[in-house]
Amino acid sequence: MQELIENNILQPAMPTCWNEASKPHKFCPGCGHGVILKALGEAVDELGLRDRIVFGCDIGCSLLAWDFFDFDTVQTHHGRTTPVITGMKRAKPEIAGIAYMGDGGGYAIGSQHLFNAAVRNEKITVIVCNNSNYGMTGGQMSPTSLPGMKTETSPYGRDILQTGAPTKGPEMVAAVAPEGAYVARGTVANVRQLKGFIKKALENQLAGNGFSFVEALSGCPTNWRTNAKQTWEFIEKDMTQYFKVGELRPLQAKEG
Ligand SMILES: Cc1ncc(C[n+]2csc(CCOP(=O)(O)OP(=O)(O)O)c2C)c(N)n1
Ligand code: SF4
Repeated sequence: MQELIENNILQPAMPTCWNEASKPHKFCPGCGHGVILKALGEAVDELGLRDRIVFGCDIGCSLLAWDFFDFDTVQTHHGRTTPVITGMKRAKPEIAGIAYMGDGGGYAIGSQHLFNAAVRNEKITVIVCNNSNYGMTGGQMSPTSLPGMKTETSPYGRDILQTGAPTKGPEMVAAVAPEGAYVARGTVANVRQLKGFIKKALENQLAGNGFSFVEALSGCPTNWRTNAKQTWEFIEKDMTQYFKVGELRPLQAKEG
């Protein structure tokens, strides 16, 4: 990627698979969705996959990515992006299918699809943006809201005796996915590492090895009501304490 200088300001170049006409993008300032989609765009560019991608975005703030990329995109019903991309991949095995959603789409309304796709070892890549709340609908408690976290629907803090503990998506996927699956958790606080995880997830899918899953810890400053410093602190200190970053099911070395 080349960097440009415009008006004496260094401008990092956009991934070539981004749709320039839709920029500036529609996410709130400081939102992590744009960072995750930058890591995804760079991964697609580096792997030369642009013409093979079918990208599905969920209901939730991920739907704001419906025109984000210059590749085939489908916007699905809430929680249904995983089965839509599964169907496309089964019909056209040569594509690289990516299902992109929030933690509500992945771990609440779409959880049965996610975990059953993992059990079946579907050859698709699922990326979940974990921002600890339902962003699009105004900041309600989600499966990944932290213990004690104040949200619109847990104004006194999440009580895990009432609601259960926060969902650990990658740990759950890793527990049920057969051999060949790739599972990792990255964070928008380490974009290079996140891009590496996404690249491996795409490579694993294209090698036909199995289900490929990446969760990305992300920020929602609008609903968290945080400034830039507080947003990063919440991701780096609070979220990573509960949600451990790293590879849970690494790429398996090829035999022979
Ligand atoms: C079947 C259905 N149920 C509920 C909704 C309302 N709804 C829209 S987005 C959303 C939650 C989005 O949160 P998340 O999936 O975590 O994504 P985020 O917006 O945080 O990125 C909900 C509950 C809906 N659109 N459709
Ligand atoms: S509401 Fe939150 S998740 Fe949605 S675009 Fe704004 S900052 Fe991002």
